[in-house]
Amino acid sequence: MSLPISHRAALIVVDVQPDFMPGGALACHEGDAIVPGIDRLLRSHQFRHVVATQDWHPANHVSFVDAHPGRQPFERIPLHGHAQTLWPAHCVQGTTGAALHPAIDWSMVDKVIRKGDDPQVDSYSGFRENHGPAGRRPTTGLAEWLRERGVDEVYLCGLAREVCVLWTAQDSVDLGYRTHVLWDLTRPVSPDSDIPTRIRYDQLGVDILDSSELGGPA
Ligand code: VGL
Ligand code: ZN
Repeated sequence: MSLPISHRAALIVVDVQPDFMPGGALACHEGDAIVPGIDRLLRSHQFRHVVATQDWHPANHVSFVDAHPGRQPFERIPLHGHAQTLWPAHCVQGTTGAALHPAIDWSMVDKVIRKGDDPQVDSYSGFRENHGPAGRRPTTGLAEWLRERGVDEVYLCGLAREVCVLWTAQDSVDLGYRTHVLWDLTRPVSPDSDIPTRIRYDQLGVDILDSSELGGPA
């Protein structure tokens, strides 16, 4: 079965960056497996609106385990009243690990959203930062950008399935977009998370499909 893609749909490619690939600073399980499919999807010109997000941290970012002496990578600590996972340092601004993945042709992308540049606040969703000292505010401008273009439907792919893709999906649903996740074009940091992650997407009302179900070029 193939689904026609509406002109009012946007594709959001989340954090496909070398640091999230196997061997990278914060590897996703089989993260490299999604690269050819995303490149093909972009080259197919099936989406009228395409956005990429890029994790983009200063070297002293609060989410980095090195900023918390005595803590272990992947430990969770309270921060600004919420749980914060401590990650190995990753996607440091200007490094090759933070680039948009070099094996993808990004020329189809209309807008790149860089997130996580506030040293004190993490940012998983492409729409807004995590909780900071002043609570949670919309900050990235993505919702406004989509609204100006009449977008009413969002397709997501990229990394990581249970972190930034999931948080972006949650905000997309909250903002009223019909939201889809292209499951085969996502991978998790931790494969153990896949069953609960799938349940979470279901609970949010996110449609889970594979890229093979999308229609070919019109
Ligand atoms: C991500 C953890 C930390 C992601 C980014 O892109 O899913 N995960 N920063
Ligand atoms: Zn990050």
